[in-house]
Formats: sequence, structure tokens, C-alpha cells
Amino acid sequence: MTERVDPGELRARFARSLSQLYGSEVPAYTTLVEVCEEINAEVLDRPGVDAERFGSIDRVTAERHGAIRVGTAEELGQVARIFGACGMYPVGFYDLREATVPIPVVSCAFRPIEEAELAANPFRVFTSVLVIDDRRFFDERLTDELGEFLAARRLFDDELLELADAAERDGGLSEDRAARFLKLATEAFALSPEPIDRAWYERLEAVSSVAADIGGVRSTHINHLTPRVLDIDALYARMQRRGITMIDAIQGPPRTDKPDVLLRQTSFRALAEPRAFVEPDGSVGTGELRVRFGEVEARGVALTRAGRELYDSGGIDAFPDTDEELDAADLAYYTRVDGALKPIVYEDFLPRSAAGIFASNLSRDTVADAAQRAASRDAAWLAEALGRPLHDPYVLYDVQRGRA
Ligand code: OOG
Ligand code: NI
Repeated sequence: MTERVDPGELRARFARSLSQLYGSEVPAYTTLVEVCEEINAEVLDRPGVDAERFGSIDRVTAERHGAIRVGTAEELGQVARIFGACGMYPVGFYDLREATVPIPVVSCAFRPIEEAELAANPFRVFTSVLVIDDRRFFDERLTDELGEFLAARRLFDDELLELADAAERDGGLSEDRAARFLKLATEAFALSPEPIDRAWYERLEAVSSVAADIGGVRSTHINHLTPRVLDIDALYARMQRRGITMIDAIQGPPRTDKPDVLLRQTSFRALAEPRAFVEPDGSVGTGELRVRFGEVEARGVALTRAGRELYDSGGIDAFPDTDEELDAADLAYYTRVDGALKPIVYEDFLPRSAAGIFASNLSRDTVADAAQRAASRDAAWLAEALGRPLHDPYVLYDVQRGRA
């Protein structure tokens, strides 16, 4: 029998191959990764600092999250099969339509869900699906036209999906088939050179840049790929010094002397990338679009529901100062290893930061009419579209803690 490339190895290779692709497409990403590695090495050398408190340096160095956006339930189901091959399962329900700056999508994260798999390679992909029938954003005519446009495109070809199904069914692929799967999967997320119908794109863009990015083109692409850094404040300053303009702030909890909780993120503005357009008169010209950007993140301990409620009510100041107190008050997740408390890393996303990241990179705001009817989308709808269970992050952390 030939050696199989198992889902964990497929995931690690997929993350590397997307990283190579994104580096070739967005050069500032490569700078960001270099600066992250510099800073991580410095933090590792700081005396008295437990740099590996939130995961081994090998895990952190390889760690990436990506973001993709699709248009239909069917496309989402296909994405679930591709990630399923890599041992990445849907977790969490995020409704970004409810954000301060509403975005017409609902989302989940695909990621490994077992401790050993997370430690080996925690690659995760924030995946959003457009809500085309939400009247606050799209009128009936635009809903119909979007539906038709999306139904006529094919993001993933049959060979890729069949390889994905085989990998999931058989617990991996032979070397040859793994290489083929990774090639096709990576290509599916590359920026397409196909000319964009300018009039159609601009009609959608008048409603929402995200709607245009998703439904204005016949392909999908990786929107950003995010490395992990151990000191995000130092990184922010160093990127600025290197001449890369960052967004105004670091999203998520402020810097404190308390244990790091949840997730802090920042990004650099979307870059103008040349794209081909079909003009209304039928001629093909070039233009540029700013849709893809670079983001970086630092991760802390996962909060329990109670901890999260406290955080959401604005209470970082109300958090205790030590791991022991956070654990005793059941505000954050820890395991006990040889008598010592070990934080369980937050593996998910924050809707407020996600909306902030979306918004800070849009060329213009979403136009929403709050008086119109919302389309109903919830975790059950998402699970149905995915064709598989949608995991509740708290249940996963409870299991990891072993005190469910
Ligand atoms: C996703 C934005 C959310 C994050 O890190 O919070 C995200 C997108 O831009 O498609 O990636
Ligand atoms: Ni992101």
C-alpha cells in the first residue's frame, strides 16, 4: 500500500501553498511575514517571557488564517468539502449584517477542532456567504439578477471536488493525488485574469463593495492571509517604519498587563491591483480594484460564555489580573498540565473586529435601508447549506478543557 497524505498534512501543505500564492500576488504580504518572524524571534529572546505560552513557536510560525467569500449555499457546501479534506470543519456563526457598519454576509470559520490537530497546524479560513435576498441591501430585481449570475458560474471543478471527497472518505490521498488536489485547490483561490463586466460590477458596488467582490466576478479568491505575531504593538510600529500604512487601530481587546484574551488584529489597507474590465461598449480595458489586503493577529486565551459577556459589555478593566483568578472565576479556559495552568488558545474570530476589518478596507460604505425586510439566516440555515454540522465554539473549548 502506498503512503497516504493525511488530512493534517494536506492542511499544512495547503496553508503553505496558499501562502506562496498570496506572496506572489501581494508582495506586501511577504514583508508582513518577514516582520512577524523578526518580532517572534525577538519575543522568544526576551528574558522572563514565556513566548510559547499560547502555542509552540513552530505552530505560531506556520499559523495562518485566510478569508474567502462565496455567493450561494451551494458554493458554501463545495467549500466545506474542500476544507473537509484538510481536516477543517465549520465552527461558529457570525452575522455581519448586524455590525455597526453592516456587511451583507453571514460567516463561519473552517478550522481543525481537535487539540492535537490544532497544535500540528491550526490553519483556519473565515468564510462568508452573501445574503442576496436581504432587502435592506438588494432590491428584488438585483436579487434576481445576482441569483442568475451566481447560478451560472462554477467556482470549483468536479475533479477538485471528487479528490476532496475521496480524501475525506479515505482519510487522505496518495502523494500524486494529494499534489493534484493541492494544485487545483490553490488555483481555485487565485485572482482570476478574466475581464470583469464593469457595468455589473459597479451596480453591485453602489450597494456594497463586498457584494461586488463576491457577485461581480465569475470566480473567487483568497481575500487575505494572516500570519500570527507574538507582539502586535511592536509589529504595528515596525510596519509603519517600513513605510507600510496600517489601518488606524489594532482591533480587539486593548493592550493591558493582564493575561492576553481572545484576539487582537490589525491590517494594511487594500492594495490597488490591476484588473481587466469589459467596458459597456464591449472593449476590454484595464482598471484597478482595491479588495485584497494584509492582516496580522495576536492570540490569547479563549473566554468562557461568562468571560465573553463581560468582555462584550466593555469590561476589560473588570477582568482579574492573573490566570489563576480568570480560571477560578470561570471566565477563561485553561487546562492543568503537571499542576500548572495552561491557557487554551482562542481559535475563533470576533465579529466586531471582522466587521471592522471588512469596513476599513472598503472603498465605500454599504448602503442599507434598515426599514426593509431582513432575510432570515441563522446557524441552522448555515449547517443546512454546509451539508454538515456547524460546531459551537464553546462546546469545543469545553471538550478541550475536559470539564464539559
Ligand atoms: C473577512 C473579514 C474577517 C477576520 O480576521 O476577522 C476576518 C473578509 O474580509 O472576508 O478575516
Ligand atoms: Ni482576517
